[in-house]
Amino acid sequence: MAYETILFETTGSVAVITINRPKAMNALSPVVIGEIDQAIAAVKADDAIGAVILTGAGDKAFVAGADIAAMSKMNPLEGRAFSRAGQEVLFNMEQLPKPIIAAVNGFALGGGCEIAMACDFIYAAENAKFGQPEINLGIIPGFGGTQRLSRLVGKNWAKELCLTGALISAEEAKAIGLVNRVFPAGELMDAAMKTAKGMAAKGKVSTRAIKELINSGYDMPLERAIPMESECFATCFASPDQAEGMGAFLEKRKAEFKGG
Ligand code: CO8
Repeated sequence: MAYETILFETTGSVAVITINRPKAMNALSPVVIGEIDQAIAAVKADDAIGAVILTGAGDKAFVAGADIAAMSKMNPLEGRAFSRAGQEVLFNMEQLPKPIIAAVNGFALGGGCEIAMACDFIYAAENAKFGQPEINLGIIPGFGGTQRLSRLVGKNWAKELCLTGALISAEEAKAIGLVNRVFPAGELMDAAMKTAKGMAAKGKVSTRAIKELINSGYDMPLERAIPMESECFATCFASPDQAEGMGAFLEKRKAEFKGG
C-alpha cells in the first residue's frame, strides 16, 4: 500500500505509523485521516502485528491539529462530514483489537490531542505540548475532544483546556492523567518500542479482551460492566494462551504465546 501523507513501517511485531507532513506540523487533512484509517485496517488484517505506535515526523510536532487551511473553506455540512469522518477513524483505532501507543514528540493540539487520546495510552517527549486551542479559531474540538478529554482528566480540566485554549507541558499533562510517561526526546521512540514489543508478545485473546473491556465498560454502571469481565475471563480459558501462560509459570519458564 502506497501512502502520501503517512509512513507505515513494521519492526517485527510492531507497526509504526508516522504522520508525515512536517512542513505543516503534521496537520490532519482529510487525506491524512483516510490514510490513518487504511493503515489501521492493514494492522487489523495482519496477524504478525501485535501492537502499534503512532507518532509524528520531525522534532517539532506530533500533530498540530486538523488542517486549518483545508477547514477554512468548509461550509457547515462539510465541517460536519469532516468531523464525523475523523470520529469514525478514532473509533476504529479504539476498536482495533491491538494496543496503540501515541508517542507524542512535540505539539499535540486540537485534532492532534484528540487522536492521541484515541490511542490506548500516551508517552510524551519532554518538549511535547498539549492543548485544545480550537476556541481561538472560533470553533470547538470536533474529533471527540470535548468527550474523551473529560473522561480522561475530569470535567474541570477538560473545561479549562477547551475554554481557554491554553497549552500545557508534557509534565503538566502527566500530572492531570493525560500522559502516562514522559521521556527525554531522544529516548521516546525506544521507550515506546520496548513497551509495544512487550505488549505484542502477550496472548492475543487476553489483549483483545482487556482493551475491549476497559473501553466499553468505562461508561457503563459497574453492575453491568463487571459481568462482561466474567464472560471474557471464561473465554480466556478456552484459549491455548491460558494453558501456555499457566504451564510456563508452573514449569518456571517464559511463556510463548501463539494466540488463538
Ligand atoms: N493546520 C494547517 N497548517 C498548520 C497547522 C494546522 N493545524 N499548524 C501549523 N501549520 C503550518 C503553519 O501554517 C506553517 O505553515 P507555513 O510554513 O506554510 O506558513 C507551518 O505549519 C509552521 O507553523 P508555524 O510557523 O506556526 O510554527 P510555530 O513553531 O511558530 O508554531 C504552532 C507552532 C504553535 C503549532 C502553531 O503552528 C499553531 O498554533 N498551529 C495551530 C494549532 C491549532 O490551532 N490547532 C487546532 C486546529 S483546529 C482542530 O484541530 C480541530 C479538530 C477537529 C476538527 C473537526 C472537523 C471540523
